Amino acid sequence: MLKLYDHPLSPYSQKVKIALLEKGLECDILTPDAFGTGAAGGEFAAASPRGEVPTLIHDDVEIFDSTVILEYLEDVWPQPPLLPATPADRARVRILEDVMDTHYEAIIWGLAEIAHFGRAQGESAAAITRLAGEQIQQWNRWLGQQLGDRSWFNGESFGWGDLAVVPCVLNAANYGFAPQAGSNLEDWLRRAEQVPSVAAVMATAAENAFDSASIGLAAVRDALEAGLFKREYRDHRLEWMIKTAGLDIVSDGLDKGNVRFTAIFGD
Ligand SMILES: N[C@@H](CCC(=O)N[C@@H](CS)C(=O)NCC(=O)O)C(=O)O
Repeated sequence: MLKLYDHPLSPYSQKVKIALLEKGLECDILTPDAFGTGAAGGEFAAASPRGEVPTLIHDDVEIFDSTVILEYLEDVWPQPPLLPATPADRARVRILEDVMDTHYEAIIWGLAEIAHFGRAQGESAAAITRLAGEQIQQWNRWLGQQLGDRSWFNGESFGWGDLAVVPCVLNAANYGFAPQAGSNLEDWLRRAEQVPSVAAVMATAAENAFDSASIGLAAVRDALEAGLFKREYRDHRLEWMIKTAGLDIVSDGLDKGNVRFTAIFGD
């Protein structure tokens, strides 16, 4: 049996859920209790020592990290293949995935820290949001160059390269930073969002969007102020916040105890 610990708004989880649908795999999808508080426990915490979604449990196999999960799905259920056929194309889409996971996703996450978690206000929030938008436009130009005249990032058909890119580009568009009108990336996005697996996963995300979620925006901010959320500032996200005029946000979060770093694994 397959079980996925997920959050509908996580681009990493969205990648994995698109892959599960593409492979026609049935999977129980659960959001961990106390997710985002830094205090999640039980089966999820045992399987995911970083306390991160997505985390996959397949019988007695426990896997965290979306890339490792995608590789496991491809190893165990090779049909239909999601990676392209040639080593060169496989390397190309793995680079795309790494860039999306480490550079682009950090920007989406940073926008959520500002827009939903209220980490900055007024002029400071506007400046960080403007910088984020400029960065997204630059990454979108790079993505357009990588796509070139292909129909799909993966090659001739939708696959790993596309499911790695589409969650971040769509999330950025939802923050008002869509691909440039008339660009090859915009054309690709229109095609990609009609792929049934993508449409289904992004519809679930829309149902759970911060502004339509049962917990309202004010409640999210109050919970953050009270230290009930401890948002994970790991690796590329920490770098992004510091280089995008957010050093004060990091130190304020450390003072208030609503920012966390990864614990060392083990008891
Ligand atoms: N490298 C990991 C990153 C996963 C990750 O950062 N997930 C976020 C959600 S988007 C998370 O679970 N954060 C934990 C938290 O905020 O407490 C992957 O590819 O799965």
